[in-house]
This record gives sequence, structure tokens and C-alpha cells, in this order.
Amino acid sequence: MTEEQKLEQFQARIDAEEKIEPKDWMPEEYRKALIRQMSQHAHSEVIGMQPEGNWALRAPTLRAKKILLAKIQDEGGHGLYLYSATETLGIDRDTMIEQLHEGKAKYSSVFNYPTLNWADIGAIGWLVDGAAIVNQISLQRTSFGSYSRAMIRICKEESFHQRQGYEIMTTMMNGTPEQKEMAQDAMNRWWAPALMMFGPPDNDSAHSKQSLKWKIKRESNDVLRQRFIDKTIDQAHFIGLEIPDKNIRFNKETEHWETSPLDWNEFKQVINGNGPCNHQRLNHHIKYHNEGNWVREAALAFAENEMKLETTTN
Ligand code: BYC
Repeated sequence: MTEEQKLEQFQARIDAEEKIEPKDWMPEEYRKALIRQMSQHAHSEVIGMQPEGNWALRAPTLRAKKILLAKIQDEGGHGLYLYSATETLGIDRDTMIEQLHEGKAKYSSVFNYPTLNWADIGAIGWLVDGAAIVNQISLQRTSFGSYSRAMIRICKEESFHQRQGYEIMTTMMNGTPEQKEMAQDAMNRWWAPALMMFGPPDNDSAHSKQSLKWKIKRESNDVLRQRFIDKTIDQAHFIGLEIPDKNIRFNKETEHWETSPLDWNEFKQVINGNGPCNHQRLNHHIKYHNEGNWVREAALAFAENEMKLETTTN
């Protein structure tokens, strides 16, 4: 078969909603696009543990602490799961981590903002995990089998995370005037970064056209962002939170909420390494990755030894 015929056959499989599996033929660009998106997704899960970890020792109750610890642990698990799924494309985890440390691979812009008070933990669970779920539900139907299956499993846990965040916000909105103020302040700071998680507007999204054709992405950045906006504004109003955007308006004809344009210059700054916490997040990861070297070496030595023993016994 010529390259052109192979490509045609590949597209036909995608169009027929068949899943592509790791050992199937795939265009090199498809493999690269998946490695880029999936490794970034894995890095986001792991880096996302940092802003939340900042509050693990200062949770207001034992119950809140246990829930937060379980959530952070879940995020670590999602990261490991996604690294494994990405490895099925022929890249190893060390290389992915190297790309993160060298700034060649990104992670979600949203984790470059600081968590200043306990309400931020509510806002992250409700808004950040809420946005992640809208994206990931769509990605459950991605064309690559390993990624699609990972998303199905991860979404089950994410919905618990979203509830955890909304519960914190609800509790604070039922509390003292100071607590209400803290919740509104967190809302004001996390609203725009959460909306930016969906990526640049469709007309400025470099990868969307090809990724949609190959069904790596199933819906566009703007479509998913609007879905999140429509769900979240009602949830905010229900507990008495205001949306930090004076121009929101419900359009009865389209049945969608309209919002102000986002500051895409800020987004570009953040994804290019110049957000409020970029250096802190990356340096923290590099430090603990290096300090954990001996654990990885010991685990590898143990595994090699076990294999040797098994071979001699057999
Ligand atoms: N942040 O052409 P575009 C979580 C980059 S974590 C940073 O639209 P694409 C959680 C993009 O990579 C869940 N960079 O790209 C964890 C590209 O640059 P490169 C995280 C962004 O790929 C802990 C350039 O901008 N979810 O749930 O078609 C605690 C042009 O963009 C961002 C995922 O990772 C961004 N927000 O679409 C709590 C979902 N947006 O690569 C919660 C999987 C864009 O050429 N990823 N860029 O250097 C996706 O669905 C897609 O990759 C995106 C972007 C929608 C994010």
C-alpha cells in the first residue's frame, strides 16, 4: 500500500468510529499529536497536586483534610495512568519528564496561579475539576483507545472532586460574612483561569483542525468552554456567588450565557512561562524529582534482582 492509501484507510477507520490501538498503523503526526496532548495532560495532573498540597496541612477540619488528601492522591494516580497510556505510543516516562523540565512540554495554565486561602481549594475543585470534567467527558470518545479508556476511568473520580469543591463553596456561602467574602474572592480570581483551561479561541487554536479531523479532540475549545459556562453560572447563582463579569447575559434565543472576552495576552504569558507561579511549580517538581532518584534506582535494582532470581530458579 502507498502512504496515501494507508492514510485514507486510517481516516476511514476514524470516520467509522473505530478505536486506534497502540500497535495499529498510524501517521507519525497522529502519534506526535497524541504524545503532546496526553503527556501535557499527565503533567497537568501531577503539577496540579502542588496548589492543593499547599493546603493539606491547613485544612479546617479532619474530614476536610481526609477528603483533600484523597483528592490529591487521585490526581497523582491520574498522572501515572496517563503516563502509562502515553508510553503505549513509544515514548518513555523519563523522556516525558525531561521535556517538562526543559519547558518543551506544557501543563495546564491554571496551575500557575497561587492558592491564597481555603476557599481556593473549593474553587479549584468546583471550577478547575469542573472544567476538566467537561473536557474529559468529551475525550472519552477520543479515537485513541488507551486515552479513551483512561478518560472513562478518570471521569468517575473527577465528579467526586467537583462535588468536594462545590461543597466547600456552599459551606462558606452559608457561613459568616468573612467566609462569604473569601468564597467570592476565590471565585473572582479563579473564574477566568478556569475558562482559559479550554485553550485559545477556535480561530487561534493551532492544533484543533487536525485534531478534530483525527478525532483526537471531539469538540472545539470554544464549544467546550461555552458548555462549562452554561453549567457553572447557574451553580454559582444557586449558592449566592456572583460571576466576576459585569457583561454576562442570558441569551434566550440561543439559550446560552454570553460573557466578556478573556484576556488572551495573559494566557499567552502564562503558557510561555511567565505566570505568577510558573517558576515555583517547575522548580518544585525538578527538586523532588531529583531527590526521588534513589527511590527509583532502588526500585529498579529490586526488580532486576527479582528477575535474576526467577531466571536462576527456573
Ligand atoms: N494550558 O491548538 P491549541 C486536572 C497550548 S488537569 C497550557 O488549542 P490543543 C486537575 C497548547 O498545548 C486536566 N497550554 O491546543 C489536576 C498548544 O501549545 P503546544 C488537564 C495550553 O492541544 C489536578 C497551544 O496552547 N486537562 O484535571 O488542540 C487538580 C495552542 O492551543 C492550554 C487536559 O490536559 C492550557 N489551558 O488544545 C485539579 C485536557 N490550552 O502544545 C484538576 C487534555 C492550550 O503546541 N488537553 N494550550 O506547545 C486538551 O484537551 C487540549 O490539549 C487543550 C488544548 C484543549 C488543552
